[in-house]
Amino acid sequence: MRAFLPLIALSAAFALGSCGEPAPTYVDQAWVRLSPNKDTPSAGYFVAHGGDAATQLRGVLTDYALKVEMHESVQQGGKMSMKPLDSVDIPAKSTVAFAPGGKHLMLWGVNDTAIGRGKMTLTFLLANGDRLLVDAIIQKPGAAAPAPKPEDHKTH
Ligand SMILES: [Cu+2]
Repeated sequence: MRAFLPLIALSAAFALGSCGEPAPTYVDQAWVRLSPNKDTPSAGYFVAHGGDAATQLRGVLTDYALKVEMHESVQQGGKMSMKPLDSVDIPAKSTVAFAPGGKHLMLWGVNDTAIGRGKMTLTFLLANGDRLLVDAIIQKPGAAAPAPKPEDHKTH
């Protein structure tokens, strides 16, 4: 019987996203722009799509960097600076973008294996207990956001 348990867990996970069930919060369009210098952090961006219920993003983890923080760029007296964010609200049925010039991730020590592969998995921790695993495309220093792929245009 033991061998059947993972299968049951898997079908339960699929059932959560099916029609008629509440739409979950999800994340897509994740990408990382590498820092030109290994000693300074790289930046990460993505779009969070609120589901039927409001939640919060509580943090981002990855096995492919030493440390990840959520930050917000703020203009103070004509100068740009940034402050760390502990959590970010994701209201129901809304879009929250982490984009250049605004909210962003800072990633210290992005792993060479991930860089060679051109992508890294990020785990987004939500206040509702969901953990979202999303592949972020790794872009060279100074590169723009990758062009959205057709599979990025998901709807609920
Ligand atoms: Cu920052």
